Amino acid sequence: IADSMRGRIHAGNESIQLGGLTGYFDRLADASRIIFIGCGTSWHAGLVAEYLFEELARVNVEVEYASEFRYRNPVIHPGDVVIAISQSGETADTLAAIELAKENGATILGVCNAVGSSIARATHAGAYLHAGPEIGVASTKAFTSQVTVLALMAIALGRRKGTLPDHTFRELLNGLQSLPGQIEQVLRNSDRIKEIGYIFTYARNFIYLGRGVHFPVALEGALKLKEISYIHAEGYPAAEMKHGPIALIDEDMPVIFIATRDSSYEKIVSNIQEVKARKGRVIAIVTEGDQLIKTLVDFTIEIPWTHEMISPLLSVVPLQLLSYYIAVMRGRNVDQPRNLAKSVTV
Ligand code: F1P
Repeated sequence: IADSMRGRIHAGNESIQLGGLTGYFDRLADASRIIFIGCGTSWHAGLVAEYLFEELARVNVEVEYASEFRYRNPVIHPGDVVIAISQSGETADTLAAIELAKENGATILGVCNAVGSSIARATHAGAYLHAGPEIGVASTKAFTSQVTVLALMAIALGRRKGTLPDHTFRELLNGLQSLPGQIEQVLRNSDRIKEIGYIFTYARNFIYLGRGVHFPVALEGALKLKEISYIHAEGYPAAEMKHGPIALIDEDMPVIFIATRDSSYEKIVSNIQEVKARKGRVIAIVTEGDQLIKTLVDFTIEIPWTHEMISPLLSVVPLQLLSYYIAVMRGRNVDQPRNLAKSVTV
């Protein structure tokens, strides 16, 4: 990814490789509000970005489904910067939302995979992912690439605004550099994920729970399962569980927690206890070496530790793999799921 973004933008004393934004970075830094728009997985990447931009750059953020935004009468100001996220670059809802925001004077930036795509052409500037086309319909590597680029943008913006301290900045950059090796490590653990997938192949429903930056990961895990194995799955913020979804929990309900060692660890542990008290079967994505959660749940999948703000890049991978194995075991065509199109152009 870094290789594909030629040119650098200046953020504080450093420069970051995000060449596509040259000339527009000041506009982003001065934005009164940043609105992320996208559909499906790309919307989930926007939700992760909300946590990143708020935390690292202390900026006012909204995240909108393009498919709703385009039909509303949203209040858009010329000081707004709209960041459109799309793998295919051809999603009709996202294109229509861009046009609406443009008519109202907003600046439009794109985070797109497809070079020269309709969405890329409709934006004022942006960063290409160059992740290569998704072989299947479901977006996987596009999601991790989108989140990587959005993390770099948030980091650059945080440095420019002076809201991102030196030590966090270094930790995040080192974290990003270690990620390829760490993802390899998660992939080497595929057999464990496959075994768990085998046990739950015929489950009829799943709940995915996460807190903070892992809430969008829970949504994305549930979406991947729905898309390729046609199993009903719901993603929720774990703190919302007591406001309704807890009624669904019994011994037939597998619950997947993203429960890595970060700022919400203690709270997520207590959510796990609440589910176990109601006999839910729990699979937890945990940080390697975690001993406590192992004693509470049915299955754990370990991932390496990384900085919380970029941890979705690791925690989503076992969820993608779990969906993949369950779908294959159910005999689904994972590359061409029924009813889904690679780019939704109508
Ligand atoms: C958005 C999206 C994908 C999903 C499927 C349908 O596409 O919802 O996330 O996996 O392919 O379209 P895009 O705008 O990111 O190309």
